[in-house]
Amino acid sequence: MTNEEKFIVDLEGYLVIKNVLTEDEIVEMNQIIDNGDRNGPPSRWGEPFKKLIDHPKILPYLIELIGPSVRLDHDYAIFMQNGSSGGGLHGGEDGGRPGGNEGDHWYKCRDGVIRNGLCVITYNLAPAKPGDGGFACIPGSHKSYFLRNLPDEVRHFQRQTHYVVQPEVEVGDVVFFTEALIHGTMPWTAENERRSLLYKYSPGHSAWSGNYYNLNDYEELTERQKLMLAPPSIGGRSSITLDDNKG
Ligand SMILES: O=C(O)CCC(=O)C(=O)O
Repeated sequence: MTNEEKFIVDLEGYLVIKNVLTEDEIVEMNQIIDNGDRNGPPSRWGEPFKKLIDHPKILPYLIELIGPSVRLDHDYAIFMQNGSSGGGLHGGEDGGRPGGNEGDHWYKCRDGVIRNGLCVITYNLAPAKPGDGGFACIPGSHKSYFLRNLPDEVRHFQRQTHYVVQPEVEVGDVVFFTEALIHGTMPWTAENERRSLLYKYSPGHSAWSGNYYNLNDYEELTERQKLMLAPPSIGGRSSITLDDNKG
């Protein structure tokens, strides 16, 4: 992760990482999706999707932004067709709603070390051009005190404002964002289908999802993938490292 990327994450709460997936990876995954049933977590759709659990280009970001105990909390896919309606803006440390309490949504930077609660890595298997819709966010809102001041009509995309953005992505790009950021899904207006795979990570001690991974659902896992799919705990965890042969 470069110093500039760190600056952007701290400033805006999200980051577009260009060209993460190769042409071959994109074609292979799109073919499996074309011929498959698209149900359940994508990490179980076969080898190329399993590799995304600890993709070598993404793992350094996870370790730097969440810490070496990082675990995969849950994963799912979003498919949207022209006219699909999306979902309103949400997120922020309290979910941005009166009475909200999203304990796993947080962002901190202390002495130059960034740490987050639940974070998302979105792999884009289709482009989202300006105005296409899909992922949208309020840059910088991961540090906002006034989350509940967001007007409802902005939350539901009924009024456009300069502070809600829909980041442009090309096929193979990744969007990183912290769930402490206000974000949501704009209605999809492009002719092509939106195809996004969301892999959501938490620090090792915490969980958002109430369902944990069952290692028996996967044919073969590396030692590192087994560690990253482990249920939350503080004790008894090995650190995730970039070394392929270790956890
Ligand atoms: O990618 C998107 O459309 C936003 C997903 C979302 O709202 C979430 O991760 O909570």
